[in-house]
Amino acid sequence: MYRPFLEHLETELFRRFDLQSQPIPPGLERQESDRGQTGAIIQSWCYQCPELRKIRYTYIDGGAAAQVFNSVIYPAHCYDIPLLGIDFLCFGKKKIIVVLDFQPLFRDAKYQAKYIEPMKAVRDRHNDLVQNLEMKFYDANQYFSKYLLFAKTDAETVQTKLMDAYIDYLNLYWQMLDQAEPLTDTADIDRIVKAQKDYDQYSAERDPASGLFSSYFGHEWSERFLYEFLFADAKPLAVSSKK
Ligand code: BLA
Repeated sequence: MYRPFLEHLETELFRRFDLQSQPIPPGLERQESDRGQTGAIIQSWCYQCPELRKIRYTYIDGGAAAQVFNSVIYPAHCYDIPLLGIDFLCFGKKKIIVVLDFQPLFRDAKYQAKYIEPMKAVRDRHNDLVQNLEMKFYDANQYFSKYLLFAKTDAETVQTKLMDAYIDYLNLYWQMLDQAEPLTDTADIDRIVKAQKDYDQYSAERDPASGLFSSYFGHEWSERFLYEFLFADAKPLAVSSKK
């Protein structure tokens, strides 16, 4: 269901950047499950280039029961621009949730004006995919912008409207990256290193997908996937509390 979105991202990335594959820890790149009605296959890709230090995307194909396309793009530490976050979900016939955002690293007014306000025009063109839904797992004020796409929708809207919105947001993101001035001051860069690390820690602890991963692939695999691949800069709670 979301394959065309994965393919579009891949084509854009290869066209615009000099990508290098990044290794994915053994056993996490691809996994099959025979649990659930039809079983599921989860597959992930990871790249880097000078402008983007980690580009990862994952597809879960669980037949009619689950289709998921998830991605995070982390800019190089010398850029303070937001992370690009994509979470397109479809569970069964009824539950389709799409989330797309430039995930802010900082919340001050200057940052908002520079990186979030430009999203408004794009957001306003795609009102069908903007609903003021409440977040249950995450805090909407932390690492989400006020102009995110976030909708509980249907297959028809995904087919007819989501691609246009997706292309629009991605184009703005590439443009921001093109215009970004690399920071050179070590203290500025350290602040970004910390903000990206905090994002991983926050996201790993809240990720609503861990139950989904566990149910298909088991608890142990799920924990490894979260902490060794998806949010590799996060420390599992039990370990970080001992430090
Ligand atoms: C919600 N994301 C969800 C849910 C699942 C996933 C199962 C809960 C849906 C529900 O029952 O309401 C699935 N999350 C995943 C998967 C991965 C993952 C499969 O990380 C990894 C492969 N989530 C992101 C990113 C964004 C994001 C990058 O991973 C940013 C665009 C957003 N997901 C997001 C939001 C919700 C969500 C905002 C709703 C959460 C809430 O209600 O608090």
